[in-house]
Amino acid sequence: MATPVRVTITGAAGQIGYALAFRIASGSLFGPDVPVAINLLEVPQSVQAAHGVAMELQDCAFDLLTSVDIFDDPARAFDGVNAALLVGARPRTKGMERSDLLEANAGIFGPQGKALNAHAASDVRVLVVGNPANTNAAIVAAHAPDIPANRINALMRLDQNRAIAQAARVAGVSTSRLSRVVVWGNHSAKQYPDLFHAQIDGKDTDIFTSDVDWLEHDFIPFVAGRGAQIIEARGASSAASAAAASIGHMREWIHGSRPGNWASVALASDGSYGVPEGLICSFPAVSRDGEWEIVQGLHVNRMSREYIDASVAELVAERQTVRELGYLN
Ligand code: NAX
Repeated sequence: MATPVRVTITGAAGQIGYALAFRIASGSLFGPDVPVAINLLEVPQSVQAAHGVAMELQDCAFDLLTSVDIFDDPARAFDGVNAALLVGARPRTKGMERSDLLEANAGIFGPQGKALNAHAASDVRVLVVGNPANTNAAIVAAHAPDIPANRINALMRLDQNRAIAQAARVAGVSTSRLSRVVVWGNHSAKQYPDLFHAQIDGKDTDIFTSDVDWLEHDFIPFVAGRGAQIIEARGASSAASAAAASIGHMREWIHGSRPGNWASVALASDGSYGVPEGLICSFPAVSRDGEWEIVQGLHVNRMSREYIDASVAELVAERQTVRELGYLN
């Protein structure tokens, strides 16, 4: 058997971790011929639950799964990993200010960045899912100077999938016929789902953008508020859809983009579209030869500019808070 790809899932006993592990072990991420070794990282009080996940993984008898190991120490959990899905995070609880949330998560993602820097394989790809995902990814990057900046992403694919699904419903087409639907900015209520470049069957369309009122008062709030709708209905936040989005993101990163289509990827800005350099912001991107490239030269109209600027301003404010707390330079 070929050498297995080693992947670490943090927050492995949580909802998203539980939905992720089985799909990765079955070959959905790396492919049907690639053996996988899975590391599960949890906090000490949830290690026992992670053992339960490992037992179930074993009981699936997945042909591709070569090992499952459980850790409460990031240095050991990230040893030799080729892919890290950073899902475990501190949730916002009652009475917590936004700066408390940023600080609690900086205390998790700083040490994890350090451990990845010291112990991960040289080809590691890091996807931050735990919220606030963009700023957590910035903290990882700041603590992992030896990992190329474009190897540390935050998840925007769930927002993009929500936008695609809603646009497809409205247009009465299958999701497979839609392309170039993107979400810019921060994974937050200030994200900007953009239909100005959307195509149906590979051709430009104005069926969405001819009604700006619908875009502003229906589509954008729907996509940005979808997470809250799920919580209301399920009594718990999105889990399977977040796992599917994480797998979709990683799979496209590794295996390449569908010709003509774009992904929404939060990665370190290179200054494109006026976004300050280094800010982990979502852009339209394509994956070629295993690397993301930001799609260049798109026309950004006045409405899009305003929405992108508002989302970027929120990211800049988060960065400033974390700087003041001493977690970023
Ligand atoms: P759960 O509360 O079900 O699970 C989180 C798990 O992380 C728990 O088992 C906890 O013990 C573990 N954990 C906490 N700190 C840890 C640490 N330092 N090291 C290792 N494990 C740690 O949350 P779940 O529903 O799985 O959501 C996980 C994160 O994803 C949350 O921050 C959530 O807000 C975020 N999401 C991000 C999305 C995105 O699109 N970027 C969408 C879905 C989701 O809301």
